[in-house]
Parts: sequence; C-alpha cells; structure tokens
Amino acid sequence: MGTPPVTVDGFVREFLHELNSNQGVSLSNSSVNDQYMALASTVRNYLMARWLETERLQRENPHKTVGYLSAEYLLGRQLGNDLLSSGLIDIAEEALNQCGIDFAVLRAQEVEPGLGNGGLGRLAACFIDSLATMNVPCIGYGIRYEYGIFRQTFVDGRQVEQPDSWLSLGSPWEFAHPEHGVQVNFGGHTEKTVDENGNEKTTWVPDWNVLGVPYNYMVPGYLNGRVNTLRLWSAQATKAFDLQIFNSGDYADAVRAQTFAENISKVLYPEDSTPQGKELRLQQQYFFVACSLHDFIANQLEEGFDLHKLDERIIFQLNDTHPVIAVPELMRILVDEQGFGFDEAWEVTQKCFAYTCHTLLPEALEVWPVSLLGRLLPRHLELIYQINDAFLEDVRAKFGNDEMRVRRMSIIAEHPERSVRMAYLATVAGSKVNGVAALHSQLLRDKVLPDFNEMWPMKFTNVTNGITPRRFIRLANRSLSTLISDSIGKGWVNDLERLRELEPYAEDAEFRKAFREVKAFNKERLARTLEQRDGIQIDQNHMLDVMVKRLHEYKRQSLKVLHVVTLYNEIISGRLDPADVQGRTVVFGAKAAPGYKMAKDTIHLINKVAEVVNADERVQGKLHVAFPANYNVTLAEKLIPAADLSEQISLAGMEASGTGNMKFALNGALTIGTDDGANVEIREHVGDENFFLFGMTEPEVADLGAKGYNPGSHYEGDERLKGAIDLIASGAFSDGDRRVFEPIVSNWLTSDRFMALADYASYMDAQAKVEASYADEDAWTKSAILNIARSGFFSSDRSMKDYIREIWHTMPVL
Ligand code: 26V
Repeated sequence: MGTPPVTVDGFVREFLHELNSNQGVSLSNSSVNDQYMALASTVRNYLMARWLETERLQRENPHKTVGYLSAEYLLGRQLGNDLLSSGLIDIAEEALNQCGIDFAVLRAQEVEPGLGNGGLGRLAACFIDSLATMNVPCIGYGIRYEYGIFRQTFVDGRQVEQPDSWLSLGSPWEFAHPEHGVQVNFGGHTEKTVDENGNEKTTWVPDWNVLGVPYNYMVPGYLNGRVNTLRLWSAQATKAFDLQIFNSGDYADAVRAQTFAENISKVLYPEDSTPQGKELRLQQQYFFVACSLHDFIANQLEEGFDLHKLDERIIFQLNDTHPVIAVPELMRILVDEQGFGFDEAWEVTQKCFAYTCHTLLPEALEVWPVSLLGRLLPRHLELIYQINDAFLEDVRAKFGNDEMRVRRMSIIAEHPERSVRMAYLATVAGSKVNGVAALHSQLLRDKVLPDFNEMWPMKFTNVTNGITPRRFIRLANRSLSTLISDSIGKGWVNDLERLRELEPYAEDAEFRKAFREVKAFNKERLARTLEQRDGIQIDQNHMLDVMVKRLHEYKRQSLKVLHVVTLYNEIISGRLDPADVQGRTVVFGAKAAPGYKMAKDTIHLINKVAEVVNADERVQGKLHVAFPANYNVTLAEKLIPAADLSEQISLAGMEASGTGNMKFALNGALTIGTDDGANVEIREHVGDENFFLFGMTEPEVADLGAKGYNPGSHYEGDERLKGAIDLIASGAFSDGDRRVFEPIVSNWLTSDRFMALADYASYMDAQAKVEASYADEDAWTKSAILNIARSGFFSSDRSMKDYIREIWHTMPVL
C-alpha cells in the first residue's frame, strides 16, 4: 500500500504507481480499462486501512452484528460510490485531469455487478450502504453469480436475453479467499445411533459436496472511516472431485463433475415472483446459507464463544424466503455438531432470525416439494418435520384441537403436492416478521398470515423501505445536490430529514429557477446518454414521463400503453389538436422474466407502439415513446434525475412497497400513482396536492374481485378505451397482422386479472390533471421542490433505524 493519496499530487503518484505495478503499463500506452483498474486500486488502497481497522475493532471488541442473508445484491457501479464514501471524488477528478484523463470515461468503463433482479436486490444494496454509514456492524452474505441479470436486447421489438459476463474484464472490487473455502454437503441419507447415555444422535451421511470460496467486497460508510464487508460465495469443485479425477480413470467424466459443482453459482435466476421449483435454485440457496452460517459460527467457536448466547453476537435477517433453509441449517449445526438438545437449539435459533416478506402475490410464496428437499437435504427435512411437530403442538395448546387451523398453519402443505411452505417456516422461526410498507405489513397480517398474526400479534411489524441518498441523490444528481447543499448545507446526505429545511425555498423564485436549470441539465445529460447508448433522440423540451421497473402484469405497464395509445388515437382521429398538447416523452425501462409470455408480449407491444407513434407526422412530435433496452442501476442513475413524472400505477394491494417511487420523489419528480405500497406513505408525506392519485383502493379491489369483475363492461362503456383497444387489435401496431397482439387484447377483454380496465378512466382523468398542472411552470416546480423537502423519511438510513429499534436491537459502534 502506498501513501494515502489525500492530495491531488499524492493521488496522481498513487494512480501512476498502480498503473505501472498492477496493470504493467505506462500512462502513454495504457488502455481505458488499465486506467479504470488503476483508479479502482487507488481508491481500494485508500479504503483498505479502514477496512482492516473496522475488522480489528470488531475482533477486539465484538458487537452484535447484522448478518444480512440475501440471494441478491443489485449493487450498481462501485467506483463513484467508493470515491464518494472516501471523500476522494473531487481529488480523483482533478488528479485524472492532470494526467489528461476524462474521469467520466473511466467511470463508464465499469460493468455494473447486476447480481439481482429488481427491488429486492437493490434494497439489500441500499441497506448495507446505510448500515456502514451508520456505523452498524453488518456482514452481507450472498452468492457471487458468474452471470448476473441478463443483458436485454431487442430484436424486431422483442426481448432477447444475452449473458451478463460482468467478470470478463476482471473486477477490481473483490478479494478472493480460497484458503477460507467451506465444504457444503448435499444428498445422501441420515443414520441414527444411541450414545452411552441413551440419547439418540443423528448423523448426516451426504453423498456429494462442493467448496464455497468467499469473495469479500468493501462496503464503505459515507465519510466515516468504517468499511463493512459483503461476502459472496462462489462454488468450486472440492478436493474430493480432484481425487475422483485422479482415481476414476474417466477424466472426462470427472471434469464434468467439476462443471456440475461450479454450476451452483453460475447464474442468477432471472425470474422474480414466480418460483419455478428448480433443484439448482434450492442448491444455490442452501449453498450460500451453509457457507455463511459456517463462516460466522466458526469465528465464534475460534474465540471460545458459548453458542447458547449466539443471539448476543448475530441477528440473521432473512431477505424474503430465499435464505430460509438457514433455519434448519442452524438447528443441524447446534444439534448434530454441537450436541445441543432440540429444545435448547430451537430456543437459540428463534432468537437469531428475523424474516422480511417482500410480496403479496400468492404465486410468489416459495414452496419446496418434500420429495426434492428430502433428496437434496435429508437431514434438514427431518428437522423441518420436527420443528413443525413442536409448532403444531403449540397451536393445539393455544387454540384447542382445531384441526382445520392446524392444517392451515402447518409448515407442510399436503396439496397439490406435499411441500414445505418456506414463508411459514420463516414466520415460525423468526423473532420478528416484517412487511416493507405500512399497507403491505397490514395486508400481510390480514391476508397472507392471519392465523400466525392471531397466534403471535407481537411478532409482526412494519419497516417501510428506503433508498440510499448517497447513490440516488448525491452521486446520481450532483447538480441537485449542489443546489441543496448551497441552500441548507451538506448535512442532508446522511440526515435526510434535513431536506425539510428546503420547504421555504419552494416560495423562492430564484431557487425555483435554479431547480428548473438542474432538471434541464439532467435532461440534457440523459439525452446524450440515450443517444450514445441506444441511438434514441429525445426532445428536451418535453415533459419526461417515466415508467421503469420489472415488467409484470400487476405493475400494469399495459395501462400506461393504453394511455399512450389513447392520446395517439385522439390525435390521429382529429379529436385532439397536437397544438393543444403538452409535448411528452414517455420512457419505459423493463426486463421481463425470460419465460413470462405475457410480459414479453407487452415489451413487444410497447416497442411497436413506439415505432408507429414516433414515425407518425400527424403527431407533430408532441408524443414520443422511448424504450431503451437493458434498464439497470446505471441507467436509473441517469433517468431518474431527469424525470418530471413518476409512474407508480400498480393495482392497489399488489406492490409490496416499490422503491423506485421514492427515488423519483427525492429527485423532484411528481408521482401519478395508485394507493399502493409505499405510494400511500409518499402521498402522506408530500401532501395530496403534490401527488396525482387515481384508481381503486385495496378494499375496493377486494370488493370488485369478490363481486365478480367484468372487464368487458369497461370496454363497452368507454369510447376512448374501446378506441384504443380496437386500434391495437386492428393491427395498427403490427403491420396489419391482427394475430400479433391478440393474446394481450383477449386478456384485457376476458380476464384482466389486475383490473387495468377498471382503473383506466380514473387514470386518464389523473393524466389530464397532470397535463394541466404542468402548464403552470411555477406551481409544478413548487410541488417538485416540496416532494424533495418532504421525502426525507424514505432514506434507507431511517429504515435501518427502524430495523435496529424494532427487530435487531443492535447498537451503532461509537
Ligand atoms: C421471488 C422469487 C421467486 C423464485 C424465483 C426467484 C425469485 C426472485 C425474487 C423473488 C422476490 C420477489 C419479491 C420482490 O422482489 N419483491 C419486491 O421487493 C421490493 C423490496 O422490498 C419491493 O419494493 C417491491 O414492491 C416488491 O415487489
């Protein structure tokens, strides 16, 4: 490690040193990648001393740690974040300038680690950022997928997936520790023996294993000198495989076995919300959880720590059900390896876990067939049965022999196939169960887990999600950050409630003008990005209307399409004069799960609508649709700061929280949204008059569902809606071929599970209000500023405080 590069000269020296000694090149013959790698190393070296110091302090004076267990971390690019956290961002820029290098070009060289699908993975990344910033000891545990979320391309308007080989140029951010590999066992059977005291002992005799190799990543706190760790596990063949290669004589077969082992961490499953019950996915889940528990517990044992008090050292937070197999794994370690009695082990286990649920969709609740679980993890299945027996005994004790209730609550479902309900296992095992927004937590109690809520009302709690202001304001929107800091000081970056101090500035004409300049600047930056990245041109004078999120029917991208097609239809049929229309660019960004037909058809429809609308001269450039491919964190950082209007239009009761909604509000976009997820709380904070609410409420949705919903009646009863759907059905967006979008049209007319047609009229009215409000520039700007000033609550720092107070009972390290 060189001298800490705290001056520009020092930084230049260190950077050149890294270029020479690590990349093996001189400045004059270095590639952009060389320069990027050297810059990354320079920052890394600076953070290294702090990382080691954080680790040393924890070892010498152990604090209770958060073990965040998540199958996904959607980190986004690291370079800017680590420079910001270390306070080196300006120094680095100047140093590179002196070397004749454009900082922005180096930043653009980084391939973002996309080790997550969407909201759930990005939330994990925000949480670990906040914990480091708040000085809370945390280890994030997860999987080092060799391929992250696929790269989306469009071919003839249809989604085509490409592998995301994010590691192909090497990642400067990871530290591999093959010497700390952990063996993970699978398969086989169990054997019972009785010891000299007459106690039954169970031994698991597995029949294959893999090696988990930890890769450590720095998680720097913002300007506080703390660096926590994210530890991602990579699967390799163990020595046993090597031995097989040596002994079997069948070299090719043995190498195949190695490939088999390495498959476990090969690729992120790109489905979110529809579990496929794939064996490899269960292998992934057990793999990372077994490595993580072993890692933490081995450290405690080394110190001679008494595992009866394990909860004084760790709380494992289960990020949805994906890591729930950790529950029987901890039981197995305590009972089979540490000689605990079952009850004793269960008492410890219950104190060491808490569970966050991220969904309400019944089909998104994971279940594993008993046949599959028993084959892969026979000992764990036994323990799950034992946990279930003890639990159902408690149910009977509390509610009498209400066998209907017992069957409803059993961790084991009998139909359609005997399987383990992972959400129930998590609820039974967890010291706390939380939803991710107030409405969601209430629905979780009332609709998903009502029996459990009745049994343990105190177990249930809410922690509304949040987002990190470091990445999503300070880094992504530097010009807004400067404007804010010039007005109220810099303290807001890690104390976001201080944005309240901006409220009076909404009345300040000069500030409003400055705010509009910030938006204009961000739109220009976005225009450049879209031009370079996608060859898309956008009109910077348009209202920028943005809907970016995973493609899912419940999120209702199709409702947004109906809005666009209605406007288009009104214009081309002469009912609407383009001269009277506010110019609007509608931006979509969305990936569909590769096997999700309706989602992929919707992507196709959006692209075809874009093609037709954008090319039609009758529109006079007033309506433009842009659908850049491969929406990811990096693009979000450019798009969100430029947005005027944020589309949060899910059917009420379906979106657990949403977090994009928070990012938009904090960057001064106004929301058009339903009363769903965290939208409810955003509206409460920013005020009704600064939010465009529409659509049914959750109870109205439930009522309509119960009465029987008939989408056809909305189609027949609304001329504009009928016109829009008929236009799509006519082949106007598919070169006259009526078959292309027939599945979408017939879904609207006959099923429409997420009731887009029922909310259409209300949505159109709300959009009319948007249009009118936007015309009053000053009023709109005031609202935008108030959105920012009143959204400080949605910092993930606040979410972390809530987890600490309600669930973890950990303390920041002073
Ligand atoms: C479920 C499954 C099922 C098995 C296949 C792979 C897979 C991957 C992810 C999931 C989780 C789906 C739940 C989820 O992502 N929920 C989102 O969580 C966000 C953070 O709390 C929240 O803002 C979104 O509203 C919610 O949809």
